[in-house]
Amino acid sequence: SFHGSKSDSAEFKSLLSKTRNVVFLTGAGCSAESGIPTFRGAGGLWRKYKATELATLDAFNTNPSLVWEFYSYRREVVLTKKPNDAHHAIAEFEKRMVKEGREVHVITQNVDGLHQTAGSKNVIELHGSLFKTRCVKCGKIEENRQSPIVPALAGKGEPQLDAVDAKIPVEELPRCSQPGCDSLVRPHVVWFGEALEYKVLEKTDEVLEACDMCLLIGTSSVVYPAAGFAPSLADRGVPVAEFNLEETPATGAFRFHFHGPAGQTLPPILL
Ligand code: BJW
Repeated sequence: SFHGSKSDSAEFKSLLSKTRNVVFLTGAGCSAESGIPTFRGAGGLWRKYKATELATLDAFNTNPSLVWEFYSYRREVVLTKKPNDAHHAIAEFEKRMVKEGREVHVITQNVDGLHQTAGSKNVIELHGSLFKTRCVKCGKIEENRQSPIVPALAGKGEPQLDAVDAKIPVEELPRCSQPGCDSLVRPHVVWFGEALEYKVLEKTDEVLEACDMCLLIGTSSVVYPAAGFAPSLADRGVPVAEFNLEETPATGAFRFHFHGPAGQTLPPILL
């Protein structure tokens, strides 16, 4: 079966040792062992909603209080979490590669910032960040790690099914700090139906173009455009290794597949 040949770590390590430019593509599974719920697994529900029902501009326009409760909850969760062995192994690997004049980039779909906390230097955040806001009016982007983000959200955003919506007046939700603006701000993340930032995509193209090896960690490979990146590399002949608890719609396209939690499968291969 494919497990035999696709999970040959000696062969993978030998290829890896000859690379000049390695890219890690990461998804929610990379942060799962830090205790951050994935989107499509168990734990992907907040109250009665799928995370993916709240991650839309429609939901925000209809009920900004509800969507801010959801994001405020996730900010507070992440603020209590630390990078895990997968994040650390990636950051250590980068340090070693750089010393040898080789390059490493991380292209992440995650919005939790844990790669940066672990020490990764070249991180592209495809879907934005929980710790940035963007003004709906003037577009100003601000970094913000306050807890709670505004007083009105203190103790709100409880995830359980019977929690009551806080119905926070829009004036008390996070607002823009630009003098004279003071409009509502939104999380600086990419929702369904929204385009990824042009500059981010441009940089991503550059990095993918230059890489000679790809490790795909903890993503279900269903959300585009990110889901298409590793299959395109594989088409170009770049070796791709998938690290996941399960097979995905993209598994068949890849040379390697390592089954299991990334915090356990990655360190022995990288360190
Ligand atoms: C482990 C593990 C462990 C667990 N170790 N592994 C082409 C075809 C079809 C549809 C489309 C298409 N192009 C666009 C679309 C529409 C849509 C889309 O892709 N829909 C599909 C679902 C069908 N895409 C979009 O809307 C994108 N926009 C776009 O294309 O715009 C076009 C446009 C152009 C010009 C003008 C206007 C528009 C935007 C997508 C944005 C996605 N945003 C979210 C929310 C971000 C903010 C937030 O966090 O709230 O991003 S959705 C959510 O999914 C989040 C994630 O980054 C993303 C991916 O999820 P991920 O990371 O893969 O997580 P999971 O939970 O799905 O999987 C976890 C995996 O880990 C599993 O496989 C586990 O087995 C594994 N795992 N523990 C190893 N310990």
